[in-house]
Amino acid sequence: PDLFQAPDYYNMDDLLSEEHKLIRQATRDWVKKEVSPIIEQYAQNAEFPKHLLQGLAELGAFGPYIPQEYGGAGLDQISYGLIMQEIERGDSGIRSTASVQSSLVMYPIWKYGSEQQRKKFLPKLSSGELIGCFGLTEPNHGSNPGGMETKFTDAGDHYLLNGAKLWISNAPFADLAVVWAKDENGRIHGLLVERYMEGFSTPETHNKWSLRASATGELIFDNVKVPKENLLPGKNGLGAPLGCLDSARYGIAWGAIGAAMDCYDTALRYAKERIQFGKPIAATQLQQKKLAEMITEITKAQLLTLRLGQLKNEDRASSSQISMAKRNNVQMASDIAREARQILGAMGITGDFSIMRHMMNLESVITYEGTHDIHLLITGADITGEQAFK
Ligand code: TGC
Ligand code: FAD
Repeated sequence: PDLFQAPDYYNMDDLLSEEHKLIRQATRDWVKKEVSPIIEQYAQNAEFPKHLLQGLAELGAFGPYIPQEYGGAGLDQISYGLIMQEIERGDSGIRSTASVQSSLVMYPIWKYGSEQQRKKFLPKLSSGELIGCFGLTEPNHGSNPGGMETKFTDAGDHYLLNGAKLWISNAPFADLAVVWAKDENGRIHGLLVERYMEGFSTPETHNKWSLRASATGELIFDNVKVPKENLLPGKNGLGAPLGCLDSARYGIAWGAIGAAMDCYDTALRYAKERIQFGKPIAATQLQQKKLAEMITEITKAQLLTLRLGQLKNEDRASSSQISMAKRNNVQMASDIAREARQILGAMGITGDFSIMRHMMNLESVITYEGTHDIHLLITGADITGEQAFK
């Protein structure tokens, strides 16, 4: 049986509302029932468990904070965070699907879309009838998306889109892609590209050792005719995609806590049960050091992230504050996964436990949505006023 207990060393639950706790419990129950029992096999097979999409939609994990008038769950930012935390306790790949759908597809349509685009797409994205993806990264432009080469030209009653995106989560099966491309003046805009459009293809990326239960692919645009009404009119420039990333990075900061909790909880239980030299390994100082440092780091991350959630609810969270939490929490989870794996000894390398899968998943999470280095440079620029990227 899955005995998972969420550590709450500083009584953080006192700071949550009853609604927050109910939402967290519902997500946790769903993850225990639907994700944990099957996820290892899907990861081993490098397959995305598509049958989970309906459950994610029913949980409200597609657009938790999108207003109800557009089919979203209308929840606050802390609820969004708690949903991401619980999903990532199961697997970062499933959380990725929820992050992309909510913050990288629904968010730009909600914030930058026309009323007609909102009404047309948001309810169907919320119900899972449509699945989206987000195309920013290109083969030659990852950390520096401002250099993108994908472009569109005005062809009278439509636009003609050309270029390619790489490393796109959900691309192989997405119905809708939010694609960032430059106009004739080099200004970045968001375009809604639909699966049926001629010249649009989405080959899958294989041979990943990380996020194996998530489908990743390319977006290739070969003279794709995009109707003019599919351009997001509300915002352009690099700040438009970066605004979506703020929302997704915030969710990832919470999600990483979920992966860390699962590793810690598994390692703690194992250490109490595993007997070597006539006593539980939990009774040795070395293993206690590992476990004590884990719970300390999880607690610090929880406090950081809950405060960030409060700021976000008040619309006061800065991009740099979000970067700090994303960077700190993903590194924290990654360190915990490595230490936890060692506590399990040889058992830790098997798929009988979730730790090694989390550890490998976190290698993607520490790279996507802004690498660990980039987030440090964002903090550096914020505190010094000096941009060190270029
Ligand atoms: P820079 O000159 O700093 O900024 C350009 C314009 O953007 C504005 N801006 C932001 N606006 C909103 N939110 C933010 N976070 C913003 N950061 C910057 C800025 O004010 C400026 O506006 P304006 O009006 O003056 O033009 O841009 P730069 O070219 O120097 O680059 C900055 C840098 C390196 C921080 C940025 O490009 C960056 O964050 N790079 C990392 C790329 C990245 O995160 N890619 C993620 C792709 S999506 C993904 O990974 C999905 S994973 C799947 C999943 O989520 O599960
Ligand atoms: P690069 O930018 O080439 O960086 C390589 C190394 O150089 C990194 O260590 C980086 O930190 C370092 N570096 C770069 N610039 C600097 C600098 N100025 N100073 C110091 N060091 C620097 N993208 C999307 O658009 N949509 C998606 O859905 C999506 N999903 C993804 C799913 C997975 C599984 C993965 C792995 C990636 C995904 N990405 C997605 C892409 C992701 O956002 C990029 O991988 C990321 O932004 C980094 O770009 P890059 O891989 O090209 O690395």
